[in-house]
Amino acid sequence: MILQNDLLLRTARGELTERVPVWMMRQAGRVLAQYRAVRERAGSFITLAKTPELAAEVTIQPVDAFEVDAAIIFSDILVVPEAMGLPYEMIEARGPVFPQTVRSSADLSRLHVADAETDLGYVLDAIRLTKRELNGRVPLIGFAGAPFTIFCYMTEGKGSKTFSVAKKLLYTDPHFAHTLLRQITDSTIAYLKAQIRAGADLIQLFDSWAGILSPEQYRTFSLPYIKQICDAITEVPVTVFAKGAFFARHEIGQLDCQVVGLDWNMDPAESRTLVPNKVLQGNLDPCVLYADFAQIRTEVKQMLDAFGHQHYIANLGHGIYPDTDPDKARCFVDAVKELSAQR
Ligand code: 1CP
Repeated sequence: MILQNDLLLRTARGELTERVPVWMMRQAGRVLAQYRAVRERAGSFITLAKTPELAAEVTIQPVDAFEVDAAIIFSDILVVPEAMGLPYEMIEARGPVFPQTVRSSADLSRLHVADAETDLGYVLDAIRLTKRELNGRVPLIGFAGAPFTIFCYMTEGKGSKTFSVAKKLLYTDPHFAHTLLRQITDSTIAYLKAQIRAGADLIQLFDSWAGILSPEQYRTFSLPYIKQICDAITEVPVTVFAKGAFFARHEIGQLDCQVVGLDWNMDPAESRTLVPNKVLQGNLDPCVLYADFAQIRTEVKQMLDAFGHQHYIANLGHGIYPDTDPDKARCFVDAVKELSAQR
């Protein structure tokens, strides 16, 4: 299948392009009324994610509504722990919860390395169906959580500001931590390779909780596992987004990935110096989308001026917030396209 719009892929591969590609983290779901209607029909997030026809439908909604340069498959990073034997529940207005957790080597006997085709076949079906329905309009991004972020949820059992249960284990039982991280890494590599076989054109790793670690802990408990994944995925470009890990930008830049994602705490010029040979992605504060249309355009212009118009993918610095006005999201996308087009 030939892509009609392969701007994101050309940019990710390091080519010079006619304008800056743009998409938004968490663009599927959340802000669109069309999404909420499908979500209602499904009854629950998990049913929606496990019904390929519905997952494909909501994956494509932001491509229609915002005309972004990529779709990202509708799923969640927590499907990997479930596939390893640790199911999650999605509690309304609270988020994900794991009724059981793993906190010691003895608990590991409940887990297995996920088999992507059998344990995550519904995501692969959703990818195949989405690719068919997209019919080459834009590339499809596959994704997974980085092993440390998945470790956080599997040990803590729910979201947390500090993830102190998860972090405590790094100090009290590093052997257990590394064993679990290895199992997550093996599961994730198999899962991402299956996503690519099913049709994913680019892969993004979300290390959403990178910022809670010290630089040394990050080097010990997160980076080596991300490196294993980057080394294993050779088929398509890989983006590493480590939220809050400003201190690790140089080391992330040394990985065999093509794109480095940045949050809004990370200065564009400083990031270019620290990560000289990669494509950068980011990093508008999602709260900018609460400003008026004129101010959004001004902020986008500043961001484009700071990153430059090449080797750059415009995005938010983290997921779009659920109460964002879709017209403001559209304004962000339009502003990137207009202001970055070569004259
Ligand atoms: O664009 C998209 O929205 C595509 C699908 C997508 C993605 C890429 C979802 C659907 N989740 C994710 C990634 C994800 N999930 C991350 C990494 C990105 C990030 O940092 O935001 C993380 C940390 C999660 C875990 C998760 N799932 C949370 C956060 C919990 C916490 O620690 O506070 C929550 C609230 C969810 C639920 C969820 N995932 C996705 C949706 C649409 C929802 C809402 C559930 C619902 O509709 O009931």
